This record gives sequence, C-alpha cells and structure tokens, in this order.
Amino acid sequence: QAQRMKWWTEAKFGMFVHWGLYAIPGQGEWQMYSEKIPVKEYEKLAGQFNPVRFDAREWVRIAKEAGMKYIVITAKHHDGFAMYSSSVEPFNIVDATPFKRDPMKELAEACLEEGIRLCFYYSHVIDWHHPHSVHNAANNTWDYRMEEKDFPIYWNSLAKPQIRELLTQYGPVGLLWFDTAGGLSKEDSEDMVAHVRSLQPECLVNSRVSHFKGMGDYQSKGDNETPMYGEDERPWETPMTLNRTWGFSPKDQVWKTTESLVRKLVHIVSKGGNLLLNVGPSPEGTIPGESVERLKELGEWTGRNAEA
Ligand code: FUL
Repeated sequence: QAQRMKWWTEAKFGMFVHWGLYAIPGQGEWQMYSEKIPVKEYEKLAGQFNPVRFDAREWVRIAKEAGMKYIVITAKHHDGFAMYSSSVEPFNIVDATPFKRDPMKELAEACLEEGIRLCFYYSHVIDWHHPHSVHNAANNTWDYRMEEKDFPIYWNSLAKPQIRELLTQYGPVGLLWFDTAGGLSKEDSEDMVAHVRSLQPECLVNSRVSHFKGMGDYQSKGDNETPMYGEDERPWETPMTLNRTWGFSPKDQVWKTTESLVRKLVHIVSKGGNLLLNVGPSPEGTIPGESVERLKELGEWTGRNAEA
C-alpha cells in the first residue's frame, strides 16, 4: 500500500473538476435533486450539450502551471450522466450529445504527455437517473418509487460495469474518487474496492468509498475542511472549492482570494495533507476566468518560493 501511495503523497496538490450537464442551467451539480427535475426532462440537457471550446491540453496546462500533479474529474456525478463513452449506459456524452467526443480520452492523452495523473470521480451510490439507486438519503423519489428499488440491479448492471470501463479504456488511472456512500453496506464497499484492485492494482481509492471508517487508501476530509491536526495515521486530502459551488454556477461570485488560497495550501501541506482544488467548467468547455486567474497566481507563488 505504501508503494501504491508514493506518487500521491508526493503530489500534494491536485485539480478537482466538476463538469457535467448541470453546467447548462448553471446552479451547481445538485440542481436536479433540489428542483426535483424529472429524468425525462433532465435528459433533454444532453441534446444541448456541445462544449466545442473544450481543449484537454489547455486544462492540463492550467493545472500544471498551478503546480498541480493530478486531476480528478467527474466521470459520473449524482445526476447519472456519464461524461465518457459508456457502452453499458446510453446516457453518456458520446451517445447522447451533439458533441460526440470523449473528453476523458482526450484528457488521458494530454495528461500522459504532461506527466499529470488522471483520476476519476465516480458517484457509486447516488444516481438520480437510475431507477434502482437507493441507500443514500438523497434518492430520486419523484420519478421512482422507493419500494420498487432493488439496489443490486443498479450495482451489478451499472456501477460496477462503469468502473470496469473507466479502468480499462483510459490507461492507468491514478485514483478513483468515490463519494456519498451513506447507507452502502460494508460488504458492498469492500466489493467495490476489490473490483478496482482486480482491474488496476495500482489505482488508489479514497475513503469515501464507504461510510465505515478506515476504508480506501487515504482519508478524504469533509468538503472545504482544513483540519488543525491529522486525526490518524492515514494520509489525507481536503477537497476545496474556489467559490462556493462545485459545478459551474455563474451566479456564485464569492471567490476565495489568491492570498487565502496560498494560506490554505500551506496550512494543509504543512500538516501533511493534500489539497484538491476544484474548478467548474462552463457548458462551452472552458474553465471560468476567475478560476484560471487564481490558479495562475498560485502557480507563480509556489514557483517563486520553490526557487528561493
Ligand atoms: C459532495 C457531493 O455531494 C458534492 O456534489 C461534491 O461532489 C463534493 C466534492 O462532494 O459530497
């Protein structure tokens, strides 16, 4: 395990990317749930999703210049939309949008060229699009009846097969970032970890694969949490936003200043943690200017102090 963790503990700083159909209405990645948008209606967003300004090389360059060593991107968030080419679920970016490209493939190539580790976020428990996703408190109860949900169907026909796709279609994956495992049994969590190990033994798994303590390779802290002390022996990471939301949200203009970001980065790294700092790209496929600007300044700061 120590060997598997080496690149990650040395990396210290990574880019989190929340990108999906929710970028179009632009109220963050929980919009489908908070407005109880019916699946049939939400699916229509796919027909409009055409991020022609997406440039994988540009994104990777922005991350690299900020001093980031890995990128964790939402392959599937809670809305159930696969941002990659999936043969087990037609609700994906290649089959359901006019864009038709696979951004994960393009990112995998760009990351390989630049020596950045590509990693995937995958919402393994919450899936508002699938009739049989259940367990977590945030279920789709407006389209589907709770009594009719049968979790193993979701687990065996969608979650595990999609993880297999992600671990076989894009070369070596640095890390699988699971999330919101509330309600998932210990057995199922272990089953998922074993599934990952069997496909790519070197791929890391974060602790949010389970709500039982101590699972995965390292501890994910709470969202935006900057702990005063590492709580246990395990390596840890803080996922953090630049403004207040994860997904693209033009109304949210409460940006952290570069100075406070430098402080947070130093705080976290000096306490032994990693910082996973988020950007929420637009429906056109670009990283918002306010984010790019801050990342650039962060990179200038770390670069300057590395040389000094
Ligand atoms: C949370 C999720 O529910 C948010 O949408 C976001 O992905 C954040 C990093 O984790 O638990």
